[in-house]
Amino acid sequence: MRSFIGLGANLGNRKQNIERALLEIAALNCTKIIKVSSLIETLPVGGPTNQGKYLNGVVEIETGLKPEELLEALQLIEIKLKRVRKIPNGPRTIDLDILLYGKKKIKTKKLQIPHPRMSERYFVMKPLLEIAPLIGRVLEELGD
Ligand code: PH2
Ligand code: MG
Ligand code: MG
Repeated sequence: MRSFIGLGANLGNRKQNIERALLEIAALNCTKIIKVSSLIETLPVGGPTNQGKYLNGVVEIETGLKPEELLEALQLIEIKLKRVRKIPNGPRTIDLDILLYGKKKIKTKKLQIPHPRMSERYFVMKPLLEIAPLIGRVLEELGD
């Protein structure tokens, strides 16, 4: 299935963290990278006021993993890259969010796809539209 993953980092060497995450994603079972967006620097939205700016991007993948399997795999990569969950929306070495998974809609305790509020977030939509200019139609269909 075609899926889009949001990439974000605002701690440590942000570019290197994102590059490492991309290598890990490329190494996942039954998964290949189709396209990677440019990385943009953005002001943190929400969370503590003193945190640093983010680097954000989006990667398009083709994967045989199911959404829950993909989520687990991405969380393992976050752990590998030393993400520590302390404060909600707090600073992080890496954040990997499933934005879209085909045209699937999912809402469980663990997972919501399309990612909630993605359409309102510049740091998601700018890189997403760069690599998938027609994605707005899919989001409309999904009612996001
Ligand atoms: N992620 C958040 C909260 N705020 N702000 C920016 N600029 N970029 C992010 O990736 C981001 C955020 C929660 O995951
Ligand atoms: Mg996030
Ligand atoms: Mg996240």
